[in-house]
Amino acid sequence: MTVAHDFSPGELNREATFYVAGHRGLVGSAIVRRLESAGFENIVGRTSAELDLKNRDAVLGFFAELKPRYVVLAAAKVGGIMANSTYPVDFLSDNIRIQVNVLDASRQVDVERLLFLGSSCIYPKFAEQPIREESLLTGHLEPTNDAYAIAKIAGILHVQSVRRQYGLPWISAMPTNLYGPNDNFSPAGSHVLPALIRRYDEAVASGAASVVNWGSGSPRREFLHADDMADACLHLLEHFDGPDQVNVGSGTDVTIREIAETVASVVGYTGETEWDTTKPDGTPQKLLDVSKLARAGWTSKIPLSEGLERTVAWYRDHIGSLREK
Ligand code: GFB
Repeated sequence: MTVAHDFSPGELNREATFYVAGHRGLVGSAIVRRLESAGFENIVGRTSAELDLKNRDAVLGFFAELKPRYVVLAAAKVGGIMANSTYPVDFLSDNIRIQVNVLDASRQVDVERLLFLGSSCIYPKFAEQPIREESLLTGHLEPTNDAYAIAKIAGILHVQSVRRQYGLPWISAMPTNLYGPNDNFSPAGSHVLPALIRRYDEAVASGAASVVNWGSGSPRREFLHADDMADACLHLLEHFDGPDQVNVGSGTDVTIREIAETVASVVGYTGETEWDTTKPDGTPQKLLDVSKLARAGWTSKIPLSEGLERTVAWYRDHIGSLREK
């Protein structure tokens, strides 16, 4: 029988078992770094080879043995605009299965505090900007990522339902477009920032006279460093409670053309940039309203310029050992 837990703001117990699902990914690895620096002593992660989160029996068995007190669900099938629109079945099916398994298993062992992570693409394509949490389910989704968005919306509902039916104080956060170390830099699968870093850096190395980016360059996106995201996650776990998702962003956006120019200048590329308008633009603008997060006591600390410099340095240190998918 599930035992309801009350939430009271304050430090989580540093000795309790803390399971980070997706601990090697962009967000999960940043959360592990943040938890380590905050003094957590029992952080647990499993690679997908060690524990396939799509395998229900394996996940239930793992939780029954580990009995974590805290969980962050940062494991997901993720990708950029092209991967999302090419493999919608994978984005829907894998994510729903991962979420249902981890959330059911967490409930069976009464996880005291759980943070579910989604994405800003859950909001309608033409949501009023900046996008408030209340815009959820008020309009049609962006078709290139509707399958992924529906899976993440199901996760929010799952967390709300557990709160209602079982009284566990679990929460959800929706990050804007994230970037940083351990990202996917593969040209076909990646999000725009890692794609641009790799493309411009390779152009510098090869002496290419021009590069070709996707789309028109006019969409606007907001970028947040994964270390900022991880800091926000711990803050929310310790200080926030409520059924509705919380937006996590930097509060400012730029056009894709502007971010391309910035990346070119950081890596030292001086050639031409062309735009392939046969590739999709996606949502015209995605800027989150972060006032709820600010009221909860957190704002972004890593400026885009600094975060970019750090990410380019990380990328250059890891060429040769990058994920290729
Ligand atoms: O980061 P991105 O793939 O994701 O693309 P979304 C953002 C914008 O960058 C689009 C343009 O307008 C792209 O056309 N872009 C330019 C490029 N060059 C490139 C390139 O080389 N690679 C990529 N990937 N884009 C995703 C969603 O949407 O964002 C997911 O599909 C998720 O569901 C994620 O929500 C955060 O912001 O458009």
